[in-house]
Amino acid sequence: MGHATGAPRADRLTQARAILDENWTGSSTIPAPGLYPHQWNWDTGFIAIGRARWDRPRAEAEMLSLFRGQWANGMLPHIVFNPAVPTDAYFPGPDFWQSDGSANAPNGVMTSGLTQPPVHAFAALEMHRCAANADADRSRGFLRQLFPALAALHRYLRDERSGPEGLAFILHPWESGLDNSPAWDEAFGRVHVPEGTLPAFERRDLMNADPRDRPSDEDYDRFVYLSIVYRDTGYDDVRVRELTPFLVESPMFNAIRAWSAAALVEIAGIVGEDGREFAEDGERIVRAIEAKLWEQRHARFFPFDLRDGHRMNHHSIDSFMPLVAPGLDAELARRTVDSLRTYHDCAIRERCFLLPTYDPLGGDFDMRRYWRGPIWANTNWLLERGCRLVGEHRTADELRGAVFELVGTFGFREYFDPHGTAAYGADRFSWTAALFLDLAARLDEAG
Ligand code: 9WN
Repeated sequence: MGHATGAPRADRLTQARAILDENWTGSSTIPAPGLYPHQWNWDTGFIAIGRARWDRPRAEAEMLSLFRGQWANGMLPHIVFNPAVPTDAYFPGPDFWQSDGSANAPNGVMTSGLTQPPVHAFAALEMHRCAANADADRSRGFLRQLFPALAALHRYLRDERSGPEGLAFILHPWESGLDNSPAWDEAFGRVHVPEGTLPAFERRDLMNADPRDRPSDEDYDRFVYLSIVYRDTGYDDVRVRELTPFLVESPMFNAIRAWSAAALVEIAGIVGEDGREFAEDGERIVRAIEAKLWEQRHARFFPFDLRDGHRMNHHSIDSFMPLVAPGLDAELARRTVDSLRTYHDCAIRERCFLLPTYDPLGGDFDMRRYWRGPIWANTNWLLERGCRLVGEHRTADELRGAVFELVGTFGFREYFDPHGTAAYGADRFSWTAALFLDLAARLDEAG
């Protein structure tokens, strides 16, 4: 089923810029007021891509602010805390993570101890590509400054966080970016929280959002518990592998890593560095995604559960994300796009936008709970790029059209019911605004 892809209205573009400016703290952009009061990892990449369209200085400052939180081993934390925000404004906050107890954590910057999908190298390259000629030197200087930090992040994921085939594992659903997805239920459901291990805590998220849009208390306890398991190893990536009940190789995390590895090769060329190791990494990651995560029967990719040694079987948006991995086998790419369109077969029965984050026909589908069904602007943006990369422009146009129509109807919300009846989560959500700006700018450029 097709959807209108008409030009976005000028007032939405103005609103998008206004939201990013309202959410600007002086050095970075919060994802949304109230619910997310600090700087988040992959949000930063998406936000910088959109902001670079009209405000390069802040887009660059934003990226540099995130990398101030990078650990000595290269790990880039999923949250960099703003010291001006009260420590109890978000849970788990800096007191919980105790990053200052780790020898790797930076001095004077409080961070979480987990990471998120490494979007930053491709975000930096996107920023460079949209720099006006007059800004080209400045943009090269920015890439030169960022290159060592990007390289350290990719080496960390390769050397400390990967198995023998070269796929990086996540050790917490928060690291996936698709936090509450049913994709993890199999592995996550096994996480048993021993009595007395959790500190007393108050769910700050429920004070800033409708509880029906957020994870259940039981799942939140598991999130907190898994964080404690890692924290209590002293964020030791070797020991946690032996101890944690949750260890997963995600197609999306690794496909994003492969995209960024390819971007890093280009950045290395621009700044006169040697990028060969990242070319090798990228090639290895893509071949491992194809060999280990492809499921012939469903013609799509599935995450691999390292704890029980099986591919997992929930049908989520994670399954299609290898489309963003440069050099994916053309036949697998074609079959993935075909299978993406069948996954979307709610469209046969009713109005349904591309692409729900969880299979609308799957028993665990929930049109409003976060990552369990709704459409997010960033997943649509990623797949839009993936489809263009493999020459599937009709599907790419539909993914873009869905963002325009949903934002046009409901504004810059965090996520949307795929049937187009309502929007959920935070309002004035930064990456929805930023990626809307980028999609609109690229549509204009395409003329
Ligand atoms: C935990 C900030 C982040 C996003 C994640 C999204 C949500 C946090 C939360 O918000 O996660 O990291 O409190 O639920 O799931 O993808 O980066 O926007």
